[in-house]
Amino acid sequence: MQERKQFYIDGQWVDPKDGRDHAVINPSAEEPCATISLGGQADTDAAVAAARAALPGWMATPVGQRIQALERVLEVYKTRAEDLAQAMSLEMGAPLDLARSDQVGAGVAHFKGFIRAAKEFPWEAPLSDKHQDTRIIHEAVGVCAMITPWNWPMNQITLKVGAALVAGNTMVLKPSEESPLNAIIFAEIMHEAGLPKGVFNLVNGDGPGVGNQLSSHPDVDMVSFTGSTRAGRLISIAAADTLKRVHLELGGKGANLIFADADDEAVKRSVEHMMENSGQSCNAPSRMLVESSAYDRVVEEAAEVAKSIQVGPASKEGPHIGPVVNKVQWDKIQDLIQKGIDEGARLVAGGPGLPEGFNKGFYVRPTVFADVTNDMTIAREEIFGPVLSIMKFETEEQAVEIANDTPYGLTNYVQSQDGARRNRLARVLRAGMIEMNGKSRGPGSPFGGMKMSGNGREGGSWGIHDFVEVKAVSGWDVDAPQ
Ligand code: TXE
Repeated sequence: MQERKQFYIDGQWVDPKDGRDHAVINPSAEEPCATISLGGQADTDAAVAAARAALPGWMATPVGQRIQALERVLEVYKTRAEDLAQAMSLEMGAPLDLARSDQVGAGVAHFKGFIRAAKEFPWEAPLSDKHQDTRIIHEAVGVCAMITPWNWPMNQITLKVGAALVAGNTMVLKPSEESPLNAIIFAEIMHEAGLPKGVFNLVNGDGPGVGNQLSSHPDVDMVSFTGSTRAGRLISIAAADTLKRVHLELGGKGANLIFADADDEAVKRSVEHMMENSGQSCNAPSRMLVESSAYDRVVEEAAEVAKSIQVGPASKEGPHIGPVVNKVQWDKIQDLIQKGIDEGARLVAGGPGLPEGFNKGFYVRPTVFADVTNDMTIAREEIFGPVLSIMKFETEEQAVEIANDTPYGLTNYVQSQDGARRNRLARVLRAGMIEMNGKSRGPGSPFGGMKMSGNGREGGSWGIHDFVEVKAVSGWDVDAPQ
């Protein structure tokens, strides 16, 4: 059992001033795997003060040097890849293969994206050729609080830290209390990369404690949050008094429109995407909308694919899915599966209870419901487990209506070989991202949502935009030293 109670503040590891012990539970074994400390106001204040003190120096550091700092972080990050993967696998249940490839890999991709984007970013430029003496300057927002979840922990941390760092901000990270170990390793990486003290700080804590203290803190200029819509709302309320900038990346209920002319891999790809990370992704394609002429065939295939997905402990190598993160999530998912049954959806794969062969661990059976209607609870609430809902549509217009009839707007999907239809749909589906035919977005694409899925965008130059203030200067002397 590891004991990792210290916080990283002002360039050093320090004992909590106001902490209480918290057990981190390994969801594969349902056993404690580490003890951390949840901080309090005095710890939050110390971290914010360190970030505030470091701000003038880091803001004044030329952007080229800030980019070099991120390049050093990336180099050290790569040397700790296996440690990060093992930590995430242990504490949040990502199978090792997924932890190594996608969970850790996301950080490498994001850092490279920010390094590339920062080199091209218009940090300072004239308004236009005609208005050379009006200068647009982008500068740091200031002290940024980052509150992150447990489902793709390193993805979310690196998306925020990379952008904030090159933009000249200083920061306090509060990772999820469910997955603090990878964040502690990340702080070690930041230390080894040799950042000036106070630029990056880490305080562990829970939502009502450190999370709330950072959100309401008068000396924090911005909160960047990824997590539930519930917590996003509380953070916005806590931040309102100080009118700080609030960036929110929240839940989703992605519609996946499958037309009769979809390619042969579309159903398999869609079900596997839904089940990846045990369904714990905000952009999971959780509502499968199927054209009526293909409906029976697609339901049968989706059920077969789900039944073929293996479930196993996170420490095992191979392509299986792991447990969900904790008992609260397991109970929530079980409750929603039961609601699906009670409200009349047709269970075609999986179902309630532990998968066969398990008597502990937070494992969920890959589950598929057919004949779902969009007013059922399983079609409206984010389940955040390996549970797929299949619905039928008759026309393209009806598919759009169902897809958009949700409080969320993060990611929608289209599977069709008709290019004109795909382009048409991309314009009318209300979501921050539309993923068609399984094609991945180009590097540096903006990630984020509309409606109750939040605001702002992360990644590449869009992510940098979220972490800068824009200053319009008139009377700029174009002949003076620049
Ligand atoms: O998230 P929370 P939970 C969704 C998903 C999941 C549900 C609940 O549907 O089933 O949320 O998960 C911090 N002030 N997503 O309860 O509570 C908390 O400490 C400040 C979608 O685990 O949102 C942690 O660091 N901070 C999502 C972070 O918020 C607060 C990822 C996330 O925890 C706070 C995770 C408060 N009042 C869950 N309350 C996505 N968008 O990918 C909590 N926190």
